[in-house]
Amino acid sequence: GSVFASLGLPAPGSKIPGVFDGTTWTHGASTSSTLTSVNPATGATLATVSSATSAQVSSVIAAAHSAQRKFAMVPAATRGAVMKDICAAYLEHKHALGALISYEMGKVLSEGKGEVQEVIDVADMAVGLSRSIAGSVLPSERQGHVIYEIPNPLGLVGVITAFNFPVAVHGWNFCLSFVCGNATIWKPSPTTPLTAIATTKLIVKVLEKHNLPGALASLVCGDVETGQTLTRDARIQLTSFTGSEHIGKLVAQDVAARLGKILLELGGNNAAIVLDDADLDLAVPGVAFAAVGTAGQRCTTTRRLLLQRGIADRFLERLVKFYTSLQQKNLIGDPTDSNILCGPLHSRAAVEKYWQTLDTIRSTGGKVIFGPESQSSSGLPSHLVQGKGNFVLPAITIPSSSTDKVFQEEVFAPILNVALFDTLDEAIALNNDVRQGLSSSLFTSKLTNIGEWQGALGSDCGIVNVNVSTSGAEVGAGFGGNKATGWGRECGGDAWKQYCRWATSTVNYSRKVALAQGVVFDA
Ligand code: UN1
Repeated sequence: GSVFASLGLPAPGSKIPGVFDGTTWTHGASTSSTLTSVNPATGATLATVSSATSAQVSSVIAAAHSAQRKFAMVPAATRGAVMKDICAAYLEHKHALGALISYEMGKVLSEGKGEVQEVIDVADMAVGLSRSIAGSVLPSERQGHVIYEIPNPLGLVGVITAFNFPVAVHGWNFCLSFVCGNATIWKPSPTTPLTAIATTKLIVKVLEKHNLPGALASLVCGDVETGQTLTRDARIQLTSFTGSEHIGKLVAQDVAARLGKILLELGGNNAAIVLDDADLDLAVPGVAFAAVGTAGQRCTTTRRLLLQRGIADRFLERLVKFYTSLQQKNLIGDPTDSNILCGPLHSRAAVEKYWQTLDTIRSTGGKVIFGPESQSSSGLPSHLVQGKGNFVLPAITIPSSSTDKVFQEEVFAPILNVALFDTLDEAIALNNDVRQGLSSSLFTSKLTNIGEWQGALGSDCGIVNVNVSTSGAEVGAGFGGNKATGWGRECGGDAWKQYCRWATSTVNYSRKVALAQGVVFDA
């Protein structure tokens, strides 16, 4: 109740308007389908929100378009000053927004707050960026000429986000996009509309204080039809999509059909490699956090654990000990209880997928070395079994072989699959032998191994860590994955450049005509 009130939301269970065109909050049309926000730890309905219709999306785009035309003329440093206040608003609401994430998504409180901190960090970075959105000046081969590369605002950015980081992924895009002079239209996951509504309200309040149109941070809650209307609209210059490979392909096709620009953050299938020379005091907690944290629902979660033969038994013994204490000390449960380390899965469907995956591993000759014996003996305390939450026990398995099919797919649940290897080359081959290419970790104490891992024939992922887990990246560097993960980069590094419309401008400041490449064209 108090969390809702402090974020300007009506009481839990209400029907809430989920379309914001910059001036008014509206419900979907009477024909719209309804989104239900459910607390995954209790099954309680937090809110219902109706989907934006195609017509509504279209008018939101029109409002964002006219707002952006004016905003594009606001100096970048002024946009930065507004972002500074948006950053302060995130900070002021860090606890409440973190708690709302915990209620609606199901991640534990410290991770909910950590997610808001991630947005605060990127907002902070965007404030600085607003003073240095730098183009370049290049020497021309022609006398009396000079070449500029000029970053202009891009226009409209459509941001479609997933349930697992319901605030951060929008923030990564919105903060950079905003200081670059764009309007952002957000289509959040259909299962986390409430967090998106609260976040939008908080941003819009700051925009209003600065007499800027709220349409710079528009919101269209909805499902497939809402998203498709956005991705197919040629007025959207950049579509940023975070979600599954399957939906990512459909979005990519829609955007390609109109030759639009796209930024994809799709599935990960991340491996941690532990070599015989690794420091287990780093490796065991690193793997445990990345495999169990967020109940295995980060795209950076460690799903594959590759162990060098000499260390395998010792490593697994210590890892199983960690999982056992998680279970025995009752650290799985209500995510809003600050002692809990592992909350529920986000959906019933994910719970079913978890059971199916364990069944498949067992029936194809694999072993579950830590995990439930069966659905009726789930290894969970009775209060969780009797409740309506989507709880599961984190599991460690050894599939029948290192080439087992289970190693190819991303299952969004806390299941860690183990394989053994003999040489680093073999481990790198296994690491790279999947479609996805998001994150990877090598645990070693030898410099030569690190060089091989980072280099030309090393890990083919976008994130190539050493003695640091696959999840939990900071915002300062580029974040994203290669191959079927979609090749996108967000947050730091050069990511901001994607939110600009670049103009290459050759200027002749002499009084003579000169053509490049020595071409002569004189009648
Ligand atoms: C995601 O799971 O979609 O590196 C993003 C991490 C976080 C972001 C994860 N900073 O785990």
